[in-house]
Formats: sequence, C-alpha cells, structure tokens
Amino acid sequence: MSTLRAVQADITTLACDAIVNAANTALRGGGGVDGAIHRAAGPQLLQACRRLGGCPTGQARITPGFELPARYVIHAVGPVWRGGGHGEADLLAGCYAHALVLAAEHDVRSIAFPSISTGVYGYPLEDAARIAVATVRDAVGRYPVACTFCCFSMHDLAVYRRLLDAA
Ligand code: AR6
Repeated sequence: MSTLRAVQADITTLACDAIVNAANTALRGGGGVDGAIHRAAGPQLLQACRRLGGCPTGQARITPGFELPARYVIHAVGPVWRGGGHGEADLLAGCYAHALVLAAEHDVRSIAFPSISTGVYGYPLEDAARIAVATVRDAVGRYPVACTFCCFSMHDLAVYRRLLDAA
C-alpha cells in the first residue's frame, strides 16, 4: 500500500529500505544532507559512489547504505536554482521520478526523501515541495511504496504537511 507522510528528522536515522540523498553530479559527497549521509554511512559509500562515475542532473543512482539503518542510498541530483527558466522544474521532477524507478527495481517498500535542491542549490521551498509531492503522488499510483518526506526544519515540515493535506 502507498502512504505519503512528512516528518521532521535527520534522514540518516530513518530505518527505511532506502533513503534518498541530495547529491551533486560528481557523486563525491559534499555538505548538507549529502555530508551527513556520507558521515553516517562510512567511507565505503564514497568508494561505491566513485565506481558509478557521476550522475547527470535530473537523474539518480543507487548504492548500498553500508553503516546506515537504510539498506540503500539513492543519490538524486537536483538542479541548481537559476531563476526557474532553465528547466529546473522538469529536472527536479525527473530526479524524484528516477529515484522511484530505481526503488521499484530494487524492491524498495519504504523510502525517505529530503527536500532536494532547497538547501545550497537555492530552489524555493514551496515550489520544490509542490513538485516533490506531485511527482511522488503520481509515481506511487503505479508502484506502491511508503514514502516519507524527511524535513530538516519545522518550517519545511509545515509546508509539506499542508501540501499533503490538500487533495
Ligand atoms: N536530514 C534531512 N535533511 C537534511 C539534513 C539531514 N541530515 N541535512 C540537511 N538537510 P542540501 P541541495 C536538508 O543543501 O540544495 C551538497 O553539498 C536541508 O535543510 O543538503 O540539493 C551536495 O553535495 C535542505 O532542506 O541539498 C550538493 O553539492 C535539504 O536537506 C548540494 O549540496 C537539501 O539541502 C546539493 O544541494
């Protein structure tokens, strides 16, 4: 059965089948949620990422979760916000959709997403959250998975909850 919910948490603590990382195209780790996931998963995660040879913006790649409670990490590369006229919305939707395709291929039954692109990449939260919720809602209609939007702040949580409560 598909369920969509939003929680406020550090995504590295969630014992889902897969957690999603807000990665960069090099897949070499970074700050924000990427840094937290690499620290919690241990050095094997970087080694696994190196073998993947990068990931284009708007797509995703999958690795084991190593020392994380999650079995897999799905590394999704969102767009840098450049004002909205550079295909950002399609690229953001694309990385959520691709993450869910990879999840389905690996029999993932529960998945948690951070708010991709809304930190250093500067995507306006409300717009990004709308795309996240719409894309995930659409995909879980085809592939049943329990999906958690993992918000880092109470403000983000309020935005996601409002969107999830709307029909
Ligand atoms: N758990 C859940 N969410 C978190 C956590 C955490 N532990 N830490 C931060 N967030 P960002 P981006 C939230 O900047 O904008 C990296 O350097 C954060 O509050 O992590 O997609 C990568 O390597 C925000 O809501 O990702 C890339 O170069 C959300 O996660 C670049 O940043 C995303 O913020 C990607 O930028």
